[in-house]
Amino acid sequence: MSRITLFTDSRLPCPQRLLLTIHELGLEIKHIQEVDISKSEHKRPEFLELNPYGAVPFIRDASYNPPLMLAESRAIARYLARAYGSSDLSASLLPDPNDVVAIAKFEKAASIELTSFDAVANQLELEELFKPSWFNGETNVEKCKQLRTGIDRVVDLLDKRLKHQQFMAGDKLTVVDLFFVPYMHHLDQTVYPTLLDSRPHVRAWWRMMTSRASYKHSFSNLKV
Ligand SMILES: N[C@@H](CCC(=O)N[C@@H](CS)C(=O)NCC(=O)O)C(=O)O
Repeated sequence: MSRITLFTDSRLPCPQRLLLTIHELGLEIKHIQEVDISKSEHKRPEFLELNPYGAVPFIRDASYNPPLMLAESRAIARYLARAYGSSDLSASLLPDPNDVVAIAKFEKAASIELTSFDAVANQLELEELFKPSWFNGETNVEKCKQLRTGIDRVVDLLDKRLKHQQFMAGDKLTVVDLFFVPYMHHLDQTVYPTLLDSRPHVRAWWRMMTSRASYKHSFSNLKV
């Protein structure tokens, strides 16, 4: 069993990115501390002392002295895959460290997820989903029109890519596929349900991702 404490609010996308990774790795985390963002628990002094960024997810790994304190969902996911992942490369969620081409493809896919997909999906979901349901805020309709155009453009490019490969970074599942899942879930379920209608390759990838136990575990009872 690991010596990790996970600070999370399991209803939100960044923590969900990590939950998927933890489930895929089969990693057992006994100490899970829910931090209720809607009650601003992440802004309390005791949490800010651990993570001055005041956001979740966050981990404390007491396997080291001093313990490793780590923020940023994608960095944590990569760390967990490296530190606790399978030594069998096909199941490791990371590219082969000796294969520079596989690493290059992985980094490219990771960059597209963060700078192209997340950049628009995050904003669109904030406007159309989280603002009205969590923050009592008003959706900026004009901004959403532009964000939808942005999503269309990115998902069209992904569709071209996935015509030739099964997963985002090549022919095996990596953490990058998992990074896409939380925002794709909300797009598909509520914000933009027709998004994948005309993108058959992304749709096939999405069917594959949603049939995994990690997805069912992380999203089956989710209410935002
Ligand atoms: N880039 C960070 C973003 C962390 C983040 O913004 N988390 C959100 C939940 S999805 C949060 O804690 N929001 C509370 C706030 O920023 O006040 C990551 O990927 O972990």
